[in-house]
Amino acid sequence: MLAPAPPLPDRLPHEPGPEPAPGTRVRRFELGDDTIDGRSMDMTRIDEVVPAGAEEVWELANVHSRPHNLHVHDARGQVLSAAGRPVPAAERCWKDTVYVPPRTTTRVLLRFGRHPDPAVPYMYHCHLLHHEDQGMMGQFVVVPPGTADVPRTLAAVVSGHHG
Ligand SMILES: [Cu+2]
Repeated sequence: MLAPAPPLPDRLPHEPGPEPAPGTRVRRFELGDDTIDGRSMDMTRIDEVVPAGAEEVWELANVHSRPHNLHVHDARGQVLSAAGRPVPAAERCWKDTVYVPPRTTTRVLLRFGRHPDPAVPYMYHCHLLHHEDQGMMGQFVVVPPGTADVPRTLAAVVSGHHG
């Protein structure tokens, strides 16, 4: 037998949308046909290195006539601007994937996970299945903040990708 539901609170919690702090790192990516920055997925290549717990702005420039929908593992994001128009903080929410219409640029504030693992990469990729199947995907490792000289190639293909 189900108990009666408790009354709803008068106000629901709402975390206002974050603004990028001064000096926040900005990375720009060009989304092409089935490529990111003109490249296809290579499981032996580390494309980006991200400090654990970082907040970064990723600028996603769709330079193609295809729509794309970027998904970044180990991160959640809020869209700061879409097609050149700012999104007010009150209208933002945390997202898993970010839609980037053809020939537009979307800026997203990403908040990454806190646990470093320099050995096993995470992925970022277009979530349109056909595009990701064509290799529209890159890899990044999450490192302890302040880490320098991270190898950009994996000697052997690792078996345990973060999913
Ligand atoms: Cu796509």
